[in-house]
Amino acid sequence: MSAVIEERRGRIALLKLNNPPVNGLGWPVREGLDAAIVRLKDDPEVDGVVVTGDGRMFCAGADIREFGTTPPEHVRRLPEILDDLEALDKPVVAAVHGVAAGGGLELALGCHHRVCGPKTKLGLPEVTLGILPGAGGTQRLPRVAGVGKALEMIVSGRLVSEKEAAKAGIVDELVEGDVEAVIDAAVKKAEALAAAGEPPRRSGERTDGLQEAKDNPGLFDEFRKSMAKRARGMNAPYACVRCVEAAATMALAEGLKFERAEFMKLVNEVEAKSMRHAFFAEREVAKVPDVPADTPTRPIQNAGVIGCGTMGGGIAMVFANAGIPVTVVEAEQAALDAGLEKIRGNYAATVSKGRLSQEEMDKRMGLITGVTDLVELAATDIVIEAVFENMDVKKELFAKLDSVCKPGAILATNTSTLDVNEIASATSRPADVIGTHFFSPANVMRLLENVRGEQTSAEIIATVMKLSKTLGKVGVLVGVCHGFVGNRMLHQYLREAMFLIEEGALPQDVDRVIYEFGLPMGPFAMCDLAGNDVGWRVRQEQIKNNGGKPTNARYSGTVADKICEMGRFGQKTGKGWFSYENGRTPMPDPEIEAIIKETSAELGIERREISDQEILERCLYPLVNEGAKILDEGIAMRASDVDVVWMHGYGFPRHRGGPMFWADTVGLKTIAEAMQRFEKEHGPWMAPSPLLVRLADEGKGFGDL
Ligand code: T1G
Repeated sequence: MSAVIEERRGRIALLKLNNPPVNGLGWPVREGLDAAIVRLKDDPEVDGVVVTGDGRMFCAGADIREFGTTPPEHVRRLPEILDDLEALDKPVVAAVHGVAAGGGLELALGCHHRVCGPKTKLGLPEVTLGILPGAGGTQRLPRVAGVGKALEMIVSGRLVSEKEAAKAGIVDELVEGDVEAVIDAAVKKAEALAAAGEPPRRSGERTDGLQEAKDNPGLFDEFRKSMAKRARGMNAPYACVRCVEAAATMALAEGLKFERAEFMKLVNEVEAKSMRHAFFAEREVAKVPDVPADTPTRPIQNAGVIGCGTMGGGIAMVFANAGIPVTVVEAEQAALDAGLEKIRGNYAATVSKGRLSQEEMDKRMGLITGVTDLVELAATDIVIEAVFENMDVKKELFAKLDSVCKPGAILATNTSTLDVNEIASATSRPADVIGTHFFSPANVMRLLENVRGEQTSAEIIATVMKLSKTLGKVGVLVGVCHGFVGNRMLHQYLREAMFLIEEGALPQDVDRVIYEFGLPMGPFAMCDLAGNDVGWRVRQEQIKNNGGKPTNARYSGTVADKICEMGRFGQKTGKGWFSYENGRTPMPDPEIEAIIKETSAELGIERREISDQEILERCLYPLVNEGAKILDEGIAMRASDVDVVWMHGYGFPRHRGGPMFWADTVGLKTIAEAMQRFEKEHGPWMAPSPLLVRLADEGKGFGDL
């Protein structure tokens, strides 16, 4: 079947892109489109053209898998093809449905008129791939929708609804009904335009949208200021602004040339490669090699959450936000009331910021029921416990759930550190037990580490991975080990940050380096946000269980324990590693500096100058090294899964592709040699993972696994 199907509707030619699953504009489609335009240009039997996509959507843009490859010489580039489509003297109407993204929207903008169906998403998300709309989008969208709207859409990469697109003038007509109804409306429009005999309304010739830039030339500098924080460390967003600015100041042909030049500067850069990796990693993560895609799943029509504290309350909101009724259990009525009040407060805050309607809040609160008796969960499809992080408490609870819950119910634990197999052993149905590790705040963080136990069944895994998507989460399947993937790697990163301040750095130095690298904050500000007392309790528990001695040859909690003994738990006490006099901005505190220097002296450590490069390497290389151990042990299935965990759970910058992809850009030889050096200088905990050394010796990367 050809990549572009041509049909006739009377004297209108209907071109259907045919490249499942998303009608990507791969070279066979470009070839087909190009040939059709040449054929139809002077065909006396044809008065007009309608362009649409076969299947579930119009077109998701360029075929991203083709980036970095060379198409056959005779296949022209998309911008040239769209110029020819736009230049046709016959009316060309786009019949848009499902999705028109990237080159897909550029194709629609190359048409003279756009008709759009219901529940459609439209936008130019190229910036999320580290590039920019390279087929005229930066020149035609501002002309059609206005400079301000175009800037906002192109720099955010946001997909808008058909209604928002109609309001912005991006689509001219909204049609209710199915794809056929949209095509019929487009054919009628093409017939009407042909009959009217007026010259085609070419997006590229329109200037109405450019007026606002003429009225306010400072618009682009203002916009650059407004985007500085979220565009930190990236080139593509700034290139997008330069291109829209060119649209406002240059003729179309010149603007298209300028856009092309900017596009070519970006497409093969590390930023673009990293973000392409992130795109496919987020799709690959849902595939579990030993759980076939057609594995039956269990219906999840309701849920139960045990514990209505910070995590339990957040998890209950996640289900309510997805429209799934959820019953929350607390032992005491007072604790339940406090937990439900916290949930209500969270929703009210979102309503007050205008990000949720009162009606929607009431609907979600209506889906949350509070009870104090476990028996209320007897008929529940899935139960997630979020109680105190203690093995005995968890095992006792799971034994009770085993007797209360119906056969077929999924029993899940939100533990972040404990052994899921041991928890499962407290039940008679370990195959129905799984870990579902949410990240705080659970109703905000997109990552969900799903932890498969030795006996967790394929059906449960398939069900929970599917549920992750329903809950708007990125579900990553991991194995059982201490701290699973995310926290296990985090421990390496935090340990070294603590050692660095004993050796000569200060918290603000380490945080600056990590912030400039691209994370939303450094390790010390992150600890202050999460609460230093959380780690303190874990360290005390570990020391107690280790006969009163630290578990590591060199203890990393000396300074942290001191500030906790002083009640410096972080933002929640106004003081932690930093002071927070004015709200949430971390301010260096001389008291902390004094404690740190005093501790170095007590430990007999002579403080020294520590470079930014050493800070970066000491924090990130051990994190990558631990990722390699996790892969070697099979705790994570793919290096790209580890990247997804860190991008969606710990704010690792997407424009670096996640820690494992980033490591490949640094070179595993460099990292392995550094770890060998660190091992000599600091201790055995820095020993490079055998997998890292093997790949480095073979000149390979994690991407080759
Ligand atoms: N190219 C190649 N493969 C693609 C693709 C694309 N553009 N879009 C999706 N896929 C694959 C995806 O990997 C998955 O594969 C399957 O299709 C289903 O996707 C010149 C240069 C359209 C909103 O950034 O945002 O145009 O895992 O699971 O949830 O200016 O896909 O099954 O093997 O995501 O329904 C710009 C990218 C390209 C849009 C549908 N376009 N796609 O979401 O399905 S650059 C984009 C999406 C460009 C021009 C430039 C989403 C979607 P597999 P899915 P979905």
